[in-house]
Amino acid sequence: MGCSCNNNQTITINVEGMSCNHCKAAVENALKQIGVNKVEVDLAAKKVSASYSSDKLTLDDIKKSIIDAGYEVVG
Ligand SMILES: [Cu+2]
Repeated sequence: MGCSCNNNQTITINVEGMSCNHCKAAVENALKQIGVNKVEVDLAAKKVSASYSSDKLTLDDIKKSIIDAGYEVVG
């Protein structure tokens, strides 16, 4: 295993369908559940920033988690 700090990545995804703080919390919780280190949701900008270890997760994992939570990934 070892430390995964060195493989940390931060990505920003455009997400449609988040309209209130409930949506914000739903996306945050979904991403934390799959092991994302840090999530930031900007409702006004419709953007989700996530920091994760590329040893554990891929960008597709992140996107799938957001889609599974009921939102639309647009880029
Ligand atoms: Cu909402």
